[in-house]
Amino acid sequence: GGWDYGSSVRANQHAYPTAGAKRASVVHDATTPQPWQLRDASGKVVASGKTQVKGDDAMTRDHVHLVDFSSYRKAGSGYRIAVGDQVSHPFDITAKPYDKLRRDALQYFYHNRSGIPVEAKYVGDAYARPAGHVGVAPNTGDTAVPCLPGECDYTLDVSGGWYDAGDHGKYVVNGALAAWQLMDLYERSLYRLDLEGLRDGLLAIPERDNRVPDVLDEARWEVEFLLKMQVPAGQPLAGMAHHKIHDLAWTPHPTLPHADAQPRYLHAPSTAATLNLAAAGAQCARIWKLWDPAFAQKCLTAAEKAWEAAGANPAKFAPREDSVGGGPYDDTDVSDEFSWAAAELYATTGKREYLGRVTTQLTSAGFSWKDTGALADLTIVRLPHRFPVDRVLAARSRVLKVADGHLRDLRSQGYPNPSKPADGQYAWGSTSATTNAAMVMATAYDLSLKREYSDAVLESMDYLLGRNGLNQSFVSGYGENASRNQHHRHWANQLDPKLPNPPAGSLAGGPNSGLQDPVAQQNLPGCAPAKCYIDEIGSYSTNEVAINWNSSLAWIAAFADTR
Ligand code: 9MR
Repeated sequence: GGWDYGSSVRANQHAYPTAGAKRASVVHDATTPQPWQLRDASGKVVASGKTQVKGDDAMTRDHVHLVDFSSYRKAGSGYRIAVGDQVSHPFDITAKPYDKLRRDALQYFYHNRSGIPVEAKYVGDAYARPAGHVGVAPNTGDTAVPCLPGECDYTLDVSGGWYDAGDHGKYVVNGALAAWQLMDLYERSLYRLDLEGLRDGLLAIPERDNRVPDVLDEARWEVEFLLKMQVPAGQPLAGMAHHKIHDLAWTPHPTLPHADAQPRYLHAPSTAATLNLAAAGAQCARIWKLWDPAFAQKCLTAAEKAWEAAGANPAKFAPREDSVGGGPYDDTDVSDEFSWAAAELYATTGKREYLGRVTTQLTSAGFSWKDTGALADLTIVRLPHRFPVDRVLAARSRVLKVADGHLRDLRSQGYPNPSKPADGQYAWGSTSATTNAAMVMATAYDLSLKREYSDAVLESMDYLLGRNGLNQSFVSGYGENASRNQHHRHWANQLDPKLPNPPAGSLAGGPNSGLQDPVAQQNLPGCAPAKCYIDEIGSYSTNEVAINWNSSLAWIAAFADTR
């Protein structure tokens, strides 16, 4: 104990929508309802009422009350909720609160591109940097990368793609998931006629005037890299995907990508990486048919080759110990990856052989880079015209049922997190469990148009943006007390004042009961699960960023304004 989280009134520190749920949480010992006020920027009371006593919250060990001011609908900025002598951080009320966050969360990917300069004309002087890993000294470059000694005798050009997170590694497993989530966001925009989501010029990227939706341009930057990670024909394990490419040893903080002098290696192919390439490749083939048929064909060929290679090598697992200079992304159960890849391949090709291999279902456990089985159901309901109707109906009812569970979990807690871990522990990257659960509820909304699901997505946003046990917005640039020191080798202002803080729209991994880094261990002993977080650059286990977390944030930010 002994931590000070500021005001006991916890609101979304960014903004609430004029139409939709507007709620706040309050830490208060009282067992009876307390008076609350909504004050405008001048301090005038514009609405008032009594709190609802929610009671003890297990994940934070706070005693919590709720404030509901949903019926107040006047747009403005500088609003605050007051209870007794405690006042929340200020917030806006506006028609489309997440318009800018959608763009910022997607712009994150350009910032983290490898193999291309990040230019001031797109991101401003503070964030501009030279291209990383293009073979300009001291880089060895990613254009002719060898395997770890003894693993193979070829080199591959694996330039491009996105850096995973705060490190300079590039990993196929979570890279494919992040690319999938951006491509799925595109397909949602397409089928729901969300024109903003289809816009060329949505982002500040070099491809902004090429008549292709920018979200697809950004996804393609990663898909091209994934394709390069495939073992070439004629080699042993042809068609498999190398698990990852990264530095021999961890570089110090800060190190900008172009200044990384470490030798880089391809790590052995894995079945999981191969199947994730198959999944994202099949999705790419379907999507680019409209925009670039030659690229679509390239994706399809790679995806089908990957599927075959994984079938012939069904148990090549990346070792957990391979965690020096890069993350392990280890996984020894790939039945879920087989199923997800099969769903994507069936959706794109209609070949019966794939349908029989779709064996997984969405459950309350959700999905992550390690557990991709649930994504099969999301693909089925995204593309109902491509699957047998019985499959569609079954997937649909699972989405609604699992979303109902998330809704119950959100409502049962003092703070609106739709992800309530069964083991009572918050995991590494817990904010992405929140965003991924929100994505399931958003999908339930798309299937049913029931307001309770979209309201729950908005409340999940509240949780991420400050309505939590820490009074902390986990998204940089959004909220008076927002994370600003996420673990990153370039956005390292905390270590070097000449370097920038993370750009707006970067999602911190968030509370993690595991405390797997020294900074967390030193500062957070005895923390309640939902409070095991510290906004320090050294706390990589609670405060890193990652592509597969920001992809999920971008997805729900886009949803939140296009309900
Ligand atoms: O997101 C990953 C999390 O699920 C794992 O528990 C953790 C430890 O293996 O690794 C996380 O991914 C990190 C990767 O290993 C290295 N680059 C940064 C990633 C985000 O922290």
